[in-house]
Amino acid sequence: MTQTHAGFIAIIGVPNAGKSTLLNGLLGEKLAIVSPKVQTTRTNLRGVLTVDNNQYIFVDTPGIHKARRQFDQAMVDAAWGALSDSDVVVLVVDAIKGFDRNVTGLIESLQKIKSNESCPPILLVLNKIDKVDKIKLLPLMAKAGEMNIFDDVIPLSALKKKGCEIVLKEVGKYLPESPLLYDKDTLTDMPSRLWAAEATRERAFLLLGDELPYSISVETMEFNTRDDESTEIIQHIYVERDGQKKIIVGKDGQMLKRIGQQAREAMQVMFGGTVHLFIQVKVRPNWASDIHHMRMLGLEPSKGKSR
Ligand SMILES: Nc1nc2c(ncn2[C@@H]2O[C@H](COP(=O)(O)OP(=O)(O)OP(=O)(O)O)[C@@H](O)[C@H]2O)c(=O)[nH]1
Ligand SMILES: [Mg+2]
Repeated sequence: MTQTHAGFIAIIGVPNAGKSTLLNGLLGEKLAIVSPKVQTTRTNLRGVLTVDNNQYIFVDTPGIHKARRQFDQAMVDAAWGALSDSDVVVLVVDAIKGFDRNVTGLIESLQKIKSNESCPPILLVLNKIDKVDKIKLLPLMAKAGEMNIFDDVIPLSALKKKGCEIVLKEVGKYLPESPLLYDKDTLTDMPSRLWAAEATRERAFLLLGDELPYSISVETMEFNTRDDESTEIIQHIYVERDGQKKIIVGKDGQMLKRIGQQAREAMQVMFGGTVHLFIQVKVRPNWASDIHHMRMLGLEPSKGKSR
């Protein structure tokens, strides 16, 4: 029998480094939501790629940062959790920002892990090189080499999908021998209703102003197939205050309509066929500290551990 390899690859980094863009680039599919705002990803997301006898199970994670809210700490804990369960770690660094304070803090935590525990190989991805002069990139690569914890350094552009194949090649070297863990054509194990909620949240992140996205959450309440094979989806957008509800609904309901239209289009691409989407905005002041809501998103309330 042919030998197969399969393993988990945690994609970690500070917020906005381009982790989700990289996941999508590696998969060749728009699975993870992406936005120019920090903390777009809130929960670990598995994306599966099977090439011949190799199965890559990538885990996109929330950006690691100094969390203030319990909800944000649960996000950060999820990211560190992905690392401890992985066979390979891909650390994504925004090469425009380089090794700033946030990235250095994260690398110091990795160095500690590497010196204390058995740690999987760590590949450094220097992302966004489409926006970086070669003259600036070389010192970054040299500095990465001096840090002595990276098993490889790969400069790439996740957005332009340039260099993704090198990641596959390098990661492939470390995949353990294993039966395939998913069907060959599986893209993700994320439930469709959660993906649908993420699609709506992405449009809200992109269409709303700077602060509001952090005060909203989306939940799919109903996800049904109608007799004509079309999909009916009913969602709630939760906000913390009445004023926020007014902004999301917008003048004459225009903002909510735009969010809904764009989200519906994304859902139709993902699910195939017609989608009927109905969104209600609800004021729920404590959604971020609601344990059931966190678990619905796949997060566990923080036990206070922090690196
Ligand atoms: N120019 C350029 N921009 C990129 C590249 N990769 C990602 N971006 C942009 O960087 C921003 C953040 O990308 P995301 O993929 O959402 O980043 P993330 O690391 O997943 O962010 P969080 O989920 O918030 O932690 C988006 O505006 C992307 O379009 C790249 O290779 N080049
Ligand atoms: Mg992300």
